[in-house]
Amino acid sequence: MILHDKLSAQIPAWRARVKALTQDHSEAVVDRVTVGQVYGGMRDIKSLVSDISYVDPAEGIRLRGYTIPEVIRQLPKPSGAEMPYVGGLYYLLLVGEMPTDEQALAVEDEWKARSVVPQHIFDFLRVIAPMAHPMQLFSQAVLALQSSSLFTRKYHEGMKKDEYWLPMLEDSLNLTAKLPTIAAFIYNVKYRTGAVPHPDPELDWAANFARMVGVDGKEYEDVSRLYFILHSDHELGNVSAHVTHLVASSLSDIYYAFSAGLNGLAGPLHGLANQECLAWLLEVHKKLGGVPTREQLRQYTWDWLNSGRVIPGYGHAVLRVPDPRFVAQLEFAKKHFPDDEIYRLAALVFDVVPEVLKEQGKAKNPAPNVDAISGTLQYHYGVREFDFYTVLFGVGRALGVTANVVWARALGQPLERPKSLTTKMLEELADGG
Ligand code: HAX
Repeated sequence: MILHDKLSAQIPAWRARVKALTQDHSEAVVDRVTVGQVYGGMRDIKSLVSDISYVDPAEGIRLRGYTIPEVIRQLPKPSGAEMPYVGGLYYLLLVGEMPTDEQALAVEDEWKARSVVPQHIFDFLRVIAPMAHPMQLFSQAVLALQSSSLFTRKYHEGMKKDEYWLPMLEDSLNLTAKLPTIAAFIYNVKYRTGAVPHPDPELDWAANFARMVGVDGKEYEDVSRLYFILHSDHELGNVSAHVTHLVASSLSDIYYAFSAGLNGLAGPLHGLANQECLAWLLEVHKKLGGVPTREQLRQYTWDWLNSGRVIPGYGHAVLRVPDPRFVAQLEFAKKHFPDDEIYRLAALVFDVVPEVLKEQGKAKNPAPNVDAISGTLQYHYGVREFDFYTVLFGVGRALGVTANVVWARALGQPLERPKSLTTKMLEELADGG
């Protein structure tokens, strides 16, 4: 298998590099930590390692060193498509090199061979669907697959530590292969006939999702490819990536770990912001009778802020510029449906809200994040049930977190266990006592 061979070839040199760094320089100081950071959600404390992606506050994400426009331009694409194979992106995340067409297709083929979802998953989801939010269904579906974990089986059979990454890669491929079908089923069982979808072996991973969710046409296939690529990875400190990494650090398998990560993604300050954002746009559109004037929108934004609520899709814990993932989706919408009312409203919000947030002076970053526009694209192509949107985010996020966990196992990253202090200790420390 191509990923296995490529990783096997790289891992010994990486292990030697990490060993040299940690043995010879374990006392080197990375940064100082302040009371504000300890009591402030650990913001910007540099205490995690990922070579898969990095978020520069002034530039945005790079995946394996490539900016979003470079990733979109350079990854191999299906013939006639505007957006690349997601299989190529997964190769890039795992291997760290831009794949050839053949290498991207090899990952797509691996996924096809592993895509069958056991019937009991559909049966179980069908029972709980009427009461459950789509994110609960998604998290439970991933957890229900846990009994198939190769890592857990091999661990209990007695596996050497330097082999841990092998079943982790197998589990990661088995899990990610099934996600388009699981997500499409969640959509169908919540909002359509409830039919079990079947992937078409002629289509790539993302195009299969598009078809199974019931949207025809090349444009939505491209939206799906773009969406999953953009949501894949955003370094290791965000809630979904960090939770997955943390849980996996106890040697839980990827099913336990990613299910936990999805539960973090389901919070409104993280992934759920994408459904909140579209809801907000629709509410503005309804209350102001269409696309408003700049002045009407300014007033609406102020009234909203004065009622103590946040503007979903704006602000970021790390970024200090408009998110390039936002920009890529805005450009797609501008090119393909410039006259769509919700797109025009989202573009106006981009023009007005940062200015208002700056005047308010609270948010450190008044610019849009990935969630400010993603729902606009889904809504345009007919996926309008916005409480489904965070599931889409989760399908993409699986690619990044699984790649990170495979590498964490390969490099023997240990159990995560930071230290907590009491408030009294911090007070004494602040007093110099
Ligand atoms: N609207 C109004 N106020 C905002 C704001 C926004 N969009 N963004 C930040 N603020 C406020 C904060 O609520 C905070 O207020 P208090 O001091 O009263 O608590 C203040 O500005 C400082 O916050 P910050 O330091 O700029 O931001 P944080 O690092 O604490 O939080 C968040 C980052 C993304 C959670 C924040 O900007 C926010 O709530 N945004 C809206 C929700 C959102 O879009 N979330 C998705 C983020 C991207 C992501 O993870 N996607 O999955």
